[in-house]
Amino acid sequence: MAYELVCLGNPLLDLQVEVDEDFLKKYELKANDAILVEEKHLKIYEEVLNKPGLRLLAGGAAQNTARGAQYILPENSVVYFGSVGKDTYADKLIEANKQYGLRTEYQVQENIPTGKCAALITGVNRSLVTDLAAANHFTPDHLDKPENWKLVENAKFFYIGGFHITVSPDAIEKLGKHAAETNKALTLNFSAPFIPQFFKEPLDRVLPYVDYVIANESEAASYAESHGLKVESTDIAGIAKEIAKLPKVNSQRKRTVIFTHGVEPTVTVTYDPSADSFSVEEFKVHELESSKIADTNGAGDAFASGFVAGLVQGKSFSQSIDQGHWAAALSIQEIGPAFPFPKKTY
Ligand code: 26A
Repeated sequence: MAYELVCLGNPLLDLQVEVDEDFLKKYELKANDAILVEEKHLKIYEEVLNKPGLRLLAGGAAQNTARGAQYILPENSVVYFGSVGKDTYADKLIEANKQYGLRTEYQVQENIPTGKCAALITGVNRSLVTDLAAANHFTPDHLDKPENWKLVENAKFFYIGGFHITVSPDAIEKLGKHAAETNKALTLNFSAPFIPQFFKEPLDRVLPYVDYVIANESEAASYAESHGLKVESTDIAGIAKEIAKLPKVNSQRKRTVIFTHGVEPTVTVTYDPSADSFSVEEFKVHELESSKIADTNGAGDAFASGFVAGLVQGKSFSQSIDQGHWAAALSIQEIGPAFPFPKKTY
């Protein structure tokens, strides 16, 4: 079966560069964060473009996951939707996706540039500052085009970047409704702490369609705070239980919440409504010697690619999680959100 996995997100070109702490301070940025650009940051791109050692890399969180999943899966397995401009940045994305064999069906904006993300590296931390530009103009009617909707109908799995909640919750809902009606598994990544914090309403609107939630410990804490949960913001199993138990449209699938936690074990919680009970599990990561780590930017996206590829392959849940850990360890040995060629296999 062709194109079993459909992904949706914000296609971005990463402008990745090492900076010092003063640079972060000047722009009031945290060392490890992902935000949308504000007025006070606009000069960053100009500065970064003139820095020695600048790398232009294909980014966009869900696009990274889509490339990674296609890396693992047989040819013609993954298709990715998003919106780009008509420029050299889009050309670079197309070139990278081609190397991985990822099919893209971009909505192209004639007069808006492709989105970019300043990936500001200090040691093992990365601060991501995104100017969505064309990516912000994705509209659900792109999915309605007969040739695109055919791809949606033929797919069996969906992966959506939580970052896209800032762009088109309607597009996510559209895919969510289709997934629920046809009993296909939909995975949503929370992507960044600012999503549960500042996009609480649209996040709550799409969660009923989600079968697998993927997030990390800081996104879990942010969810707990913005939703006033009565659990400690460090109790990630407790937070996962709350999310797993939220209302669900497709009652044929249980919801599973997967919280990664850096080098600590990944915690997963599945809620069974018929028994009103939870199953809680922990999975060890594939820890790497620190000398082998090139860059952790995109580690979470790579984890998601290994996991969703596992679902597509029909692997067990624990094998899919382990393949996620394997993919993350593989990707952090590369610069940027990338995988090694010649290909390695799980
Ligand atoms: C809406 N925002 C802020 C974003 C992003 C984003 N992808 C989509 N939307 N901000 C950062 N990224 C991407 O995250 C990857 C690392 O996980 C970056 O492009 C980077 O490749």
